[in-house]
Formats: sequence, structure tokens, C-alpha cells
Amino acid sequence: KVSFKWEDPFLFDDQLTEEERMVRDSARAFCDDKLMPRILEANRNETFDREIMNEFGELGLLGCTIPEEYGCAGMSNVCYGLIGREVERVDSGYRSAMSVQSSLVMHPIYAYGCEEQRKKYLPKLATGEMVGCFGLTEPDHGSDPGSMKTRAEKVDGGYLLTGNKMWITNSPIADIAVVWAKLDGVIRGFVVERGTEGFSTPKIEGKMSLRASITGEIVLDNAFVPDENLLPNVQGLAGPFGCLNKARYGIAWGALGAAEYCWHAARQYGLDRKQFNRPLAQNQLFQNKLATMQVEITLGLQAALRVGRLMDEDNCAVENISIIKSNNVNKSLEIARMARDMHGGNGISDEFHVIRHMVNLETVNTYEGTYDIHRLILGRAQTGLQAFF
Ligand code: TGC
Ligand code: FAD
Repeated sequence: KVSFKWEDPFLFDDQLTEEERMVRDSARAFCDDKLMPRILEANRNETFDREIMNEFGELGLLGCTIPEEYGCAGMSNVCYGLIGREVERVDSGYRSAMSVQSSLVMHPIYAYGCEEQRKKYLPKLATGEMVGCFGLTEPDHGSDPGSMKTRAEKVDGGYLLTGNKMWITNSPIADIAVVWAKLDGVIRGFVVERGTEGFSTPKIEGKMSLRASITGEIVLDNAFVPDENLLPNVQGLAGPFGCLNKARYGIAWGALGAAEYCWHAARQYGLDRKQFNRPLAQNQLFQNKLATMQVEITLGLQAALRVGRLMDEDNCAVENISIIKSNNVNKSLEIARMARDMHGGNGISDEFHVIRHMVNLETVNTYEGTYDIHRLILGRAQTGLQAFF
């Protein structure tokens, strides 16, 4: 009889290459040694340690799919996903910091920038010497970024940018911002450098979710951006969405890392704690929850791996990313809520970590396209009918 591996039922590990396993293992060791010891206080005090970006950089985790000639690791999309899973096993906010830098800042500079822009920014972003942020969402335009109000006006030698961006990960500590603005009615991408007059990034305080990630606004008040900072090779919503494809894919892996933490913690808690003279884990209701966690994580990982392989073969329809982003995050949120419940009163203490994952995943379900928006993308793809407006 073939034995069942409860923690890896479909032998996911065997489907990875040796290199992928090595990348995964070194990311896991880093996360255990360097990130896990920081998270409790960071979450309590709503702080993000800037040094983490340099540590990510040292390990080659920033922009890891970008070619080596720009100081990056040139890894596969599957490796990127595996790294996201390990980082988010500790905290969704740390994965946010890494994925914004990689997919939303380095990717557009690499994919839409000219050679000078690539050479100027990518090596410093790869080491973490520079931090970037991505400004798409506005106070009045979240799910519908196509209606953005931020404007660019052509002037001698450059552009004047005016508008407000809201809920921007890393903006208060960013050295550069990739900002999306309309130039003559067409969405264009601009690299705005810290120190630009009329550019400021106030911090958003009081988040009850993703507290270990720093979030802010971007305020642009006639901020002058020189000609050479326009991203030349993209126009329209396809620009920001091209970046979001990458980031949403990474999130679909990351959320499962948070879910796995919650699953393993709930299982161990159920084995250790006794009520009515027997372990909690001996109760049918408890075991049903553990089975649900195991099933959803196992299926979610297979789906993420399949989409990663398709991306690596350059054969992935963007709708596939909506399938895994919406489903994996939603299932992970359900799993975190179950794990919180299974820990009883201890489940609300930050020392058990499950409630932190639970509230973090509320954000993850919302950003990069809400659950409902991804379902509408999938509804449109199979009916041909637009339900957004
Ligand atoms: P739609 O008509 O669908 O498309 C407009 C143009 O864009 C192209 N396009 C895509 N291109 C590449 N990849 C994709 N996934 C694309 N989806 C669409 C499309 O071909 C078209 O091109 P063209 O040349 O014909 O003009 O546009 P719409 O306005 O109807 O879109 C509707 C909708 C709802 C799907 C879209 O607006 C959407 O996805 N909304 C969600 C917004 C969102 O995800 N925001 C994320 C902000 S960034 C963030 O949250 C970072 S969190 C970071 C962290 O901390 O981890
Ligand atoms: P809304 O669009 O107002 O949506 C509210 C509700 O209405 C949702 O349930 C939504 O699903 C629903 N809804 C909206 N339209 C429809 C429709 N047509 N049909 C049915 N239901 C609909 N953005 C960036 O640009 N850069 C970042 O770095 C970034 N980081 C973030 C970090 C955090 C912590 C958070 C919370 C957000 C971040 N965002 C960022 C913004 C994020 O992408 C948006 O919050 C998200 O896209 C949703 O937009 P919204 O908040 O305006 O909600």
C-alpha cells in the first residue's frame, strides 16, 4: 500500500526541480531565521523594518525573474511563486513588500522601460538599495482604474503630474514611484523620484490588517518629471495590468503559505490541547475542518504550479491568474478563520499568529483586484458579457 503524506498528499515536492526545491528551502530558512522573529512586534507597533528590503536583495529575492544582466537572479515564475509562499507563511505584509518591488516596480521598468532606465534603476532595486512603489489606485477609483483622474501635462523637457494615489504599499519609504497618469487621455507610466518638488507620500495610519507593511498615499501637485522618466514602451491599461498579472500570480501562491501556517498550527493545537479528556483533534468537527484545510491547500498548490508552468512556457491566459488569485486567497481566508476558531480564546492572541494571518488575508482578498472583480473577469470570459458597468 502506498503511504499517504498528510502534509503533501499529491507529492507536490516531487513535481519541483532540484533547483526549485533549493530556492524554496533557502527562502524558507531565511524567513524562519530573519522574518519570523520580527513579526510580532512589527505587527503590534505597525512598523516595517526598511532593512528587510536589503536582506531580500542579498538573497536575490527582488525581481527574481528578471535577467542576471540587470543584477537579478533570472529565475522562473515557479521559483517566484515558491518564494512568495515562504515569505507569506510569515506575513502577507512582508510578501507585499517583496512583490510590489518585484512585479509592480521592477517588472514595468524591465518590460516597458528603455535600456537607460533599466540600467539606472534595476540593479539598485535588486539589492534593496532602492525601494519602489506602484501608484494606480486613487481615492475615488479602485476597482475601476481606467477612470483615474491623475493627469500628466507635457511641458518643456518633461511632464507635470497632478493627482492623488491612495493605499500605496511602501510609498512612505519609496525612493521611486511608478505612477500611472493620463496624458492626452491615454494612460502612461512615469518613474517619479523622491525629492521631486510637488511629490509627497503621507503614511496611512490605523490599519487593522497588513500592519507590518507600510502603506501611504502619493500626492502629486504639479510634480515635474523629466522626459527620460516616461516609460516609453506601453500605453493604456495594458501597462498596469501587465504588472498586475505578475503580482496577482505571486499572491495566489503567497496566500497558500499563510493558509499552510494556519493549518499546521491548528492541527498541532488540536493534538496538544485536551477538552472533555481527549485531544481536540479527536473530535469529528475538528477533523472535518482539518480535512477541508488539507484539501483546499493541496488543490490550490496544484493550480498555482500549473499556472506557473504555463507562464514559464509563455502560454498562460490572464484569466487563469484570476482563477488562482480569487480562489486561493478566498480559500486561504476561510482556512485562517477556521484556524482562529479552532484555537479558541488563544486564537485571538497575536502570539498564536492565526488571527494576524486572518486579518491580513482580508486585505489580500481586496487588493490586486477584489474577489468579486476576478469573478467578473471570469464571468465575462465565459459569457462574452461585460458586467462591470
Ligand atoms: P478592459 O476593457 O477589460 O481592458 C482595458 C485594456 O487593458 C487590457 N487588459 C489587460 N492587459 C494585460 N493583462 C490583463 N490582465 C488585462 N486586462 C485587460 C485590455 O486588453 C484592454 O487593452 P486595449 O489595448 O484594448 O485598451 O478594462 P476595464 O476598465 O473594463 O477593466 C475592468 C477590470 C475590472 C477587469 C479592471 O479594471 C480590473 O482588473 N480592476 C481591478 C483593479 C486592480 O486590480 N487594482 C490593483 C491596484 S495595485 C494593488 O492593489 C497592489 S497591492 C500590492 C501589494 O501590497 O501586494
Ligand atoms: P472599490 O472598488 O470601491 O470596491 C468596493 C466593493 O465593491 C468591493 O467589494 C468590490 O468587489 C465591489 N465592486 C466594485 N466594483 C464592482 C462592480 N462593477 N460590480 C460588483 N462589485 C463591485 N493600489 C495600488 O495602486 N498600489 C498599491 O501598492 C496598493 N496597495 C494596497 C495595500 C493595501 C493594504 C490595500 C488595502 C490596498 C492597496 N491597493 C493598492 C489598492 C487596492 O488595489 C484597492 O483597494 C482595490 O483594487 C479595491 O479598490 P477600492 O478599495 O477602491 O474598492
